[in-house]
Amino acid sequence: MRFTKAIVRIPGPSMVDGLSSAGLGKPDYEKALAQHAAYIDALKLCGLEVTILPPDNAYSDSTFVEDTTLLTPACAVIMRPGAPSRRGETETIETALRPFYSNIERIISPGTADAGDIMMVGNHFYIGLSQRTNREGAEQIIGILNKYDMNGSTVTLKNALHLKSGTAYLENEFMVLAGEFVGRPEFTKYRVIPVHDDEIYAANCLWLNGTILIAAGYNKIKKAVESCGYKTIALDMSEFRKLDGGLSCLSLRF
Ligand code: CIR
Repeated sequence: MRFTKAIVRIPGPSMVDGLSSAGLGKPDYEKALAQHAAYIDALKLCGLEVTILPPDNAYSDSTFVEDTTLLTPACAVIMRPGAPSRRGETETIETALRPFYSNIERIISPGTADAGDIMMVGNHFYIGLSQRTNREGAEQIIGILNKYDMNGSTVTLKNALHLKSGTAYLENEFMVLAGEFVGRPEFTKYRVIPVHDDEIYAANCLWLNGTILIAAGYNKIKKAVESCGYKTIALDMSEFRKLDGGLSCLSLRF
């Protein structure tokens, strides 16, 4: 597999009021812009052509574009975000995706789903049942995947915001797991890279054509990933972390 393109959205000043359970205070907007610019540079370094959308200041969380859509090789599935304040984010993303996708599907009410809850492993998709993604949403996603000869299964979350807050698939059967996901029977068949309990935030790392983007400052998991044969790029994520956002959340990759 190879990603050739990505879509990102520059955060607007309203990002400082984004949803948060981190208890780390409000982000610094200027710092977030600089971190976002470094993120775009890293995507480019990994060979991706990046479409950069302008800020959508009406939606404080709209820089976390990953949650709005599931992208598969066969289709795009527009989510119905679980947080009511995020529901309107999908419209402009769908417009941005239209030139790239002829098959665009949609999750409809009463289903809710954030794509941060969806982990792609080849043509199988693990879907977290969370505060944001309900069973109806997950069943709609699985139905759509089946239509295109792909499949999905659900994983019930206990505390994590999203499935990918604590998991990352690094291809070649390598899977990073943190906290509540370590030891989960769904994932024991993979080559598990466990995350130390004081580095849980860094579980949300990102495979990009063989290089792993990883949050800066989490050296145990960085070394563990490197010992599996990967190059890493460490990125300062401090301002997005304050909004429970990780590396995967900031882009759509396809
Ligand atoms: C939210 O609570 O929706 C945002 N503040 C953070 C979204 C993070 N997205 C992700 O984990 N995929």
